[in-house]
Amino acid sequence: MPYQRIATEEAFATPELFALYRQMLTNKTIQDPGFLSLWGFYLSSPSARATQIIERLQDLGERRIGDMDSTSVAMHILSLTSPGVQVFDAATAVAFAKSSNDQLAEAVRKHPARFVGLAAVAPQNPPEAAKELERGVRTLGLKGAIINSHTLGEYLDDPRFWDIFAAAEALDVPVYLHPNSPSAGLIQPLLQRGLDGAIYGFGVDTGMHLLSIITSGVFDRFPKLKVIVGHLGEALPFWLFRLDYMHRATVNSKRYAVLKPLQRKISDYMRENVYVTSSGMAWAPAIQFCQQVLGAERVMYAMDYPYQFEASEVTEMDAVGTDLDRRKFYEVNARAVFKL
Ligand code: 1DF
Ligand code: MN
Repeated sequence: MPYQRIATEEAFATPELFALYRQMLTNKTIQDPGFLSLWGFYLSSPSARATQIIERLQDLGERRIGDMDSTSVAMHILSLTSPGVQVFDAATAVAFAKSSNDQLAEAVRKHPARFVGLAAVAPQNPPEAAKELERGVRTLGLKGAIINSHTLGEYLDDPRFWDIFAAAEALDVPVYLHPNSPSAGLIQPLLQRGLDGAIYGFGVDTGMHLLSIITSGVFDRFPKLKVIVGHLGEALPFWLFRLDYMHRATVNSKRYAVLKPLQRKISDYMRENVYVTSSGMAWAPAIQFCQQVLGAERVMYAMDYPYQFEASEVTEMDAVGTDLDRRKFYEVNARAVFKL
């Protein structure tokens, strides 16, 4: 093969994370409806989907590497599965982020040719999150941060979280904005219809989150910040024309105090600060559309293992673009963004 496949949104979990999730579900110490829907399912369903995903998530060794080999995936960029530590109280979240990053770094040390890690951080405590990102990168050799969309309903457009962006920009590492179930304020109509999960609700929440990060002026404040978004940008690339038009029209008419003028167009931030990955979207026409509107340097491969572990999808994506586009998509862009 003229390239290696580097898969950029690949999930793992620690046994301690699941133990605490189970305890929270049993003791009913969490009310977040998105968490109850997602982890209530995976941690109690006898279905083959749930049981094999729970097993595979916890393997950072031979089984995972066997699965990678069977689908010709060279490397996993690993991140703690959603919502990670973002449903815990601040102190627990800070401690859990540290211990899961230590475990992740240990797995990377054992398999340096196959695994790369992103640091879990606790947005519940932004200064500690910034410190943990720095420790993750400088001491543990991790290559960026994973943030699973909202933290119990709080979104990163709020400046109280911006210590995290400042740290990522200063360290020159990307923040992967991964989906979470929609927040309590957003979820009800989706949940009632069984559409709150990866089928659509994840994208509604995370696409809105990315858009709000842009409109809040994060990239004017942190012009070198890099944000990676899965699922082909959670649909925002398809919306670019309308987003630019309506943002301009809304700002100019001064309809909302909160919607301020920006230095650049929304589409400019998408092309200059954002990278998208193909997680869950193994569909050549949609991938090529993103390459066309964002640039072939902005689109990277992801499988979303183990949630979407399908050998046939890898072959489908081999149909993407030219040889050069494919090399960028599978390998070159990831090496540049994660500095591999
Ligand atoms: C699912 C999908 C779950 C993705 C995930 O993490 C996840 C799912 C809890 O299918 O329930 O990361 N995904 O990114 O599409
Ligand atoms: Mn995912």
